[in-house]
Amino acid sequence: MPFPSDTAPDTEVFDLIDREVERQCTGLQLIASENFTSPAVMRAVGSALTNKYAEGYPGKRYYGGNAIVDDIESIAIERVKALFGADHANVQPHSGANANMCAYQAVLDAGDTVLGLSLDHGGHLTHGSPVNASGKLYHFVAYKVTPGDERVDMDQVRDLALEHRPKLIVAGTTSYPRRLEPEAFKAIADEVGALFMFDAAHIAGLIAGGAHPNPVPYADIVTFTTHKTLRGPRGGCILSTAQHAAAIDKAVFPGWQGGPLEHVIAGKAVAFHEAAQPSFRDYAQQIVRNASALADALVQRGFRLVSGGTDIHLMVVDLRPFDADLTGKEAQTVLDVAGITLNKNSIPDDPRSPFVTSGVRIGTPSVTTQGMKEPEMVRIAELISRALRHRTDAAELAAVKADVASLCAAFPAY
Ligand code: DSN
Repeated sequence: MPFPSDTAPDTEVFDLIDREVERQCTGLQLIASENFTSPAVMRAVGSALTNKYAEGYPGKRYYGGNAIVDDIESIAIERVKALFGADHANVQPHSGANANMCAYQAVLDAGDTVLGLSLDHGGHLTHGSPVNASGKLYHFVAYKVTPGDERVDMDQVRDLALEHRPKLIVAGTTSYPRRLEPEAFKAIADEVGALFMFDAAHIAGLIAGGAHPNPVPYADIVTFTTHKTLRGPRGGCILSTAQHAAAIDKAVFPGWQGGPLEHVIAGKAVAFHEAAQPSFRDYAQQIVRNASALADALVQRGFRLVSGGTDIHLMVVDLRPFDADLTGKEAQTVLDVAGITLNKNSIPDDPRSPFVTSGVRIGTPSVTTQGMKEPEMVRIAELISRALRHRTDAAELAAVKADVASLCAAFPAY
């Protein structure tokens, strides 16, 4: 039987997809949590595996016909265990947020105390924000960056851990530009008898590429997303010690999710294979070098960077020294017009609301995938500063957009 779209093609949706591909390829993609995944990953995600139901795990499913899917999921599991040196892996979480909630469910009871980085200082919604299920189900106590150097102060983490005796300490960030040292968190967790979870959502690709310390040897549980620096399909993953393996698996299914997305799991397997190649190490190191070069070039143009710089793939820019009236919201809108995509971001203790903000977050994973290097980072800083300086001048914004398009044309993503 023919499919309806054989005779009535959905031009409405496919035209929009074409336009989105064009937008991605003609503009600068500087959202720190985004990347260009490979055609191989997209082929897996767009495959007939989307048709298959496979509740359960390889060898233990609730439906028939899963022999091939079992092989695919087993390959994904073995690859990611080898990539990070983990005892156990669950590749089924649909997202990083799900991975975190499943990890909590595996080791916590409702009301248990957990230590996590405050959202407005660079943590994640699932690290105990009161509007998120994590903050409603568990008693999160937030650590923050210090007002002086805007870095996480391990003495403060230790003091809070000694005071509140958490069952779990969570390290991990979404908009904190510095490394969190897994070993230091582990020492505090051991001192207070807490479990230690590292949320590596943003930095999984840096870890895989040797550009960030690996938390796996120190943490009971490591969660991450597969689509950020790791450059795979959109999704999540949980690594754990053997001790927590059964509880993690039970928490993912049947605890938190139903049928796994086996087409996405195949995409994850492909991404883990790609991340194990020597060229991925070069990629990860270049992401960090590019972030550092972009950070320096922005400082030279009058921007202030939260914590003074970056150790990883992202920076948080305080716009106020550049222009006291410029908000993150306006900067995001203006830069969008100029073909530069990034997101507004609160700076620590931001006097403006999270919908307005005084900062923006900038990341280099996508432009590094395109092959850009340090000289292009200087050009990007100049384009950002030019657009923001002339933000009420439509002709100048159009000129910046044309320069952005010509830079991107020299570094095609696909
Ligand atoms: N939305 C992700 C980010 O942009 O960092 C976090 O979930």
